[in-house]
Amino acid sequence: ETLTYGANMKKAELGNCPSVSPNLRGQSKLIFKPDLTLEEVQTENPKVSSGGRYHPEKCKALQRVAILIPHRNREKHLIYLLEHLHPFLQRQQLDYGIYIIHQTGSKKFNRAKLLNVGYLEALKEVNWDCFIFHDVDLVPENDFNLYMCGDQPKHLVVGRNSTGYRLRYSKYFGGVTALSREQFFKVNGFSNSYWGWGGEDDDLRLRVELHKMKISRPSSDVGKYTMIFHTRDKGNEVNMDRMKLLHQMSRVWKTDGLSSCSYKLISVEHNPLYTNITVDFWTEL
Ligand code: UD2
Ligand code: MN
Repeated sequence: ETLTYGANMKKAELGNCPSVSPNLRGQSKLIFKPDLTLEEVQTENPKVSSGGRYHPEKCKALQRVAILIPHRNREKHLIYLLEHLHPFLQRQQLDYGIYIIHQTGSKKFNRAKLLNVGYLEALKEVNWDCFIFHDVDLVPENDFNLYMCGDQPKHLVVGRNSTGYRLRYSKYFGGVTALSREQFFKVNGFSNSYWGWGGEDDDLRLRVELHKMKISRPSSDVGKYTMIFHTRDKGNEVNMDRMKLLHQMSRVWKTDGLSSCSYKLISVEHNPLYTNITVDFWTEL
C-alpha cells in the first residue's frame, strides 16, 4: 500500500520540462549514408517505443506533439528523415509520436487530404496538443527550430539548401507547418480537393488568414532545412485546377475539409519507429 503510494507520488512530482531544453545543439551538419537501413535507425534509437512514440524521462513535456508525414513511394527519404527526426525531437524534450500517412492505390497523390486523415486518426489515439505537417524530404538542420505550437500557426521552413536558405515568397506556407489542435480544427483543416502537385499549402494559408490568425516563423538562421534531392513523382503531376480552387476557398472552406474528409482506412500499424496509417481514396469521386 505505502509502496504504491510512493510510486504514484514520484510520478506526480515530475516537474515541467524547461521552456528551452538544455540538450539543444544548434546547427548541425547532416550526413546521409547511401546504404542506411531502417534496422540501423532502429538500433540508433533505443528509447523510441512502438508506434514511434517517446516522452522525456525526467520531466513532463510541455506539449504532446504529433508529426504527420504524407507518403507514397519515398522509402529512402523516410529512412533519412526518421534517423534525424527522432534524436532531434528527443533533444527538444517533447512527448511525441510520428505518423506516416501512406496513400495506396493509383489515384493522384493528395498531400492535403492525407494530412487531414493523419489528424483525425492520430486524435483517436492521443489528444495531441500540437500537429506538425511535415514533408518526407525535408530534414531540419537546427534543433532550436522548436516543433511546438504557439498561439498562432507557425511556418517552420524559412529556407532550404536548394534555394539558398531564403524564403521563396512572403506568404509561403509549404513544407513544414505547426498548428495546434484547435487552430487546425478552427479552419476545418486542409481542403480535400487538391489532387496532384501544388496549391494546397496556399489554400491552408488562406484559411488561416481568413480566421484572422497570423503566421509566425523562426529566424532565418534557425528555420533551415535540407531537402533531399528528388524529381516530380509519377502520380503527383501539377494540379492545373489549383488557381481555380484557391479562388473558391472562402466559399467552400466550411464544407471542404476535416468535416468532409472521407477515406477508406486500410490499416494502422504500430511499427518500431512510426505509426503507419494506410488509406485509399478510391471510394471517393
Ligand atoms: C512543395 C512543398 C510541399 C507541398 C508541395 C506541393 C516545400 C518545401 N514543400 O514540395 O509542402 O506544398 O510543394 O504539393 O515547399 N509525396 C510522396 N510521394 C509522392 C508525392 C509526394 O510521399 O509521390 C509527399 C512527400 O512527403 C513530399 C510531399 O508529398 O515531400 C510534397 O511533394 P514534393 O516533395 O514532390 O513537392 P515539392 O518538393 O515541390
Ligand atoms: Mn519535396
